[in-house]
Amino acid sequence: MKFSIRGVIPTVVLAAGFVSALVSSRQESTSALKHRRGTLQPRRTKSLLINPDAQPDLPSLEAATTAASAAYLNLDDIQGDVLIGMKKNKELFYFFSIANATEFKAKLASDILPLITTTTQLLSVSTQPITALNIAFSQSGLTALSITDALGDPAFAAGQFYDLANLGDPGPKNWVKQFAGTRIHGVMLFASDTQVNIDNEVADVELALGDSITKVYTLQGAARPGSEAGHEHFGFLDGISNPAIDGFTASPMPGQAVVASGSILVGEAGDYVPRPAWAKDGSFLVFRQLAQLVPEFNKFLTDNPIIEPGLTLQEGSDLLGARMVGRWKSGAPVDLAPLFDDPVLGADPTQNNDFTFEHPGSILAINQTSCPFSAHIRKTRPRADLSTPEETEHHIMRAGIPYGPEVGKREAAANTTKTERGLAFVAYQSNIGNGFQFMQSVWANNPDFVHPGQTYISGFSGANAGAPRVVTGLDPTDFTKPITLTTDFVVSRGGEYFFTPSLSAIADTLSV
Ligand code: N7H
Repeated sequence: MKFSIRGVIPTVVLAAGFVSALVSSRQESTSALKHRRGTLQPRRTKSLLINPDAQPDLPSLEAATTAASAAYLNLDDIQGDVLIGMKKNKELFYFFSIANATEFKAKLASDILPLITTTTQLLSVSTQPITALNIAFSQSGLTALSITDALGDPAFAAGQFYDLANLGDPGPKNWVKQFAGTRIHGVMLFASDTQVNIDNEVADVELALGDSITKVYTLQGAARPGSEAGHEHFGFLDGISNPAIDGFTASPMPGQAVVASGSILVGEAGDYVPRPAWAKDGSFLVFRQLAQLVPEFNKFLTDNPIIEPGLTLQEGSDLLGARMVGRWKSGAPVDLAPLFDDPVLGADPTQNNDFTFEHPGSILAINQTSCPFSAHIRKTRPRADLSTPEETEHHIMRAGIPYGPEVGKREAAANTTKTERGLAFVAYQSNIGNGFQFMQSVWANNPDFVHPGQTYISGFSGANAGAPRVVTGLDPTDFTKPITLTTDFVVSRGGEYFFTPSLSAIADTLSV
């Protein structure tokens, strides 16, 4: 097996993948953990990631290594979650505040850094750890660590709580109280295939960090069961269209956006913002806890079927849902499959992203026959609507995971959510103002985007500060017909903006 180690702490990184296999006893002392780190541990035989057919495969280690060396990208120095996408099986978000900065820095260097999973490690089952660990810091976290450099991102510097009105949230009333304000200093992301593995790793990390941190809040995510793996709670397959990254994605799929590495990674080609040198190869992580009102959404679809000759009422309801998202539940885009789901198309990554909303003989700026302007995927990636070739400035790497239980029989019967479920939304970018923040406030929430003069706030992920949203274009037989949404089926429970530093930044700057 080829295994290129050009990173900053290669021996530690190699060993880190295997350490968590044996380190499971919660009683073990920190020094015992340190002692075991040098030992070669059994490797995984099964990936910790999921890989639904419809999502593009990750590049092989060999292909990514070749692409990375041509682009001078160091995949050993980039935390593993940034470029991987929505392929986690189980993931715990552990939000913390730093109680004792001096002690935390020492533990970060000695105990946490060796456990942090790199991009290289995640690309091959044989080098994946039992539980992957990544870490990111908020602005208040960097301040707590006495880092005074400005990272060149105003949204990050202010924190997400400050941004809530701009994002369309109806004030902080729905926010998880721990997200309100700036008391969260950082988040650790634990990912594995089993809950036991995650729980063991959390226990080990808590033991190592001791009183240097305080747990503020946790959110447990999990891929949905069985054939729903990769589908979010409304039932739609997710994680199909993430950008191909120059220097990482060896073979972009047809229709996949190709962006410079600097769109996602700070300090790389295409990131023109002045930054401190240590920030290179970090990425801004946007976290949002987005609750989904699934029974209410389903009732809305049942109550408002699109009436078309040849469609049953159920098919009309399915069509409405597909037009709100821009894809069918299988992942097939409505632009290519306008009336009925096409699961074969949906499952084929060489075809399921190969469209632009442009159709010969029709005018792009008025044509909603195949896909409404308000469709979630058109509002968040307008493709040819803006320009041909496609703009490359406003792209994010989505890396979230569903949280919460499946809809229960009583909830379905009552058409009412009783237990919270949703999407632990994670997006990486080199500039929040160009990425998530722009997408949410300038595109999704804006009734004049993408072709001004009609009303089409995104019926799906758009927000109007809690006020009703009037959406047009959903009915293919009458684009002007308004549908008023009085319920937000996606409710923001808040979140925070973080920075995911490179491993060398942790070693040389954040932990000293
Ligand atoms: Fe979306 N969903 O699972 O239903 N999203 N999204 N998203 N989203 C996409 O193409 C979903 C949210 C983007 O390249 C799909 O991978 C849900 C926010 C972008 O064509 C599905 C929530 C933002 C894309 C969903 C949610 C975005 C995208 C189609 C909230 C940014 C790619 C599958 C609970 C502000 C567009 C796919 C492209 C696709 C879902 C939120 C952004 C099914 C449930 C807040 C950029």
